[in-house]
Amino acid sequence: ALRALIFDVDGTLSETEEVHRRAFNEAFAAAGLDWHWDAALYGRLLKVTGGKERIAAFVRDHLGQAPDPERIAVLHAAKTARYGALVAQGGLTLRPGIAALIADARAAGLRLAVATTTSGPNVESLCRSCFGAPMAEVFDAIAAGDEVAAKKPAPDVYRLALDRLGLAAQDCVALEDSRNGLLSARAAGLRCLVSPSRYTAGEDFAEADARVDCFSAVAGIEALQARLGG
Ligand code: XBP
Ligand code: MG
Repeated sequence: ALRALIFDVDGTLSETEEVHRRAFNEAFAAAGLDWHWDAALYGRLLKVTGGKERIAAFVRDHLGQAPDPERIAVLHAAKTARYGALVAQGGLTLRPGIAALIADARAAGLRLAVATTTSGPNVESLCRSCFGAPMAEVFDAIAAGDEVAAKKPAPDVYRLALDRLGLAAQDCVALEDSRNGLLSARAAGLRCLVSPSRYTAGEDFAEADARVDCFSAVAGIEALQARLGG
């Protein structure tokens, strides 16, 4: 049976990565650093999930320096504050089909959760801006990257979402936009519907149970189950 939908956030609920990229760049500038991540570089850096991990990879691989975790934590806190302020300005919208899927799931008595690499405060900012409601009113369970030992593609964050829902993997489906997210969901034993986003369009989604260009191609929960093969 299908009893819950578990949503990824960045790239799935909304095309947030350009706002993340801007927040990183503004945090770098505010710290007096001459680092700038253009879209092409950011596309490569996105293979590393998690903002702190992404900064560390950049320092190591692009600057050839040893990353300083304390300095990165301070920079990343400034990035999160900047991201929250930018999201609160409005401008971001839900991806097409997401609002309808959530409404259909609620009408069918399904529960809703989030499994994301980003942090709780960023999920809260996005929910207030895009749903006009706190995340706890939109979702029954939230599992965030800063709560688990290993970020996607590790299964930890999906396992945490399942724990908080009190459901088995076979009764849930994950909705994702990236290969790292797909691998995380599959490693937790979940079926996964993928709809690629701007930065993930060229990725390999061979392990997906179903793939759509746009979530609005899935018209209702029965259609979702049909796509997943029952
Ligand atoms: C999203 C990410 C995140 C954001 C930045 O991955 O990788 O790192 O880019 O978030 P997913 P933080 O959609 O698979 O969850 O800076 O808050 O880590
Ligand atoms: Mg994503």
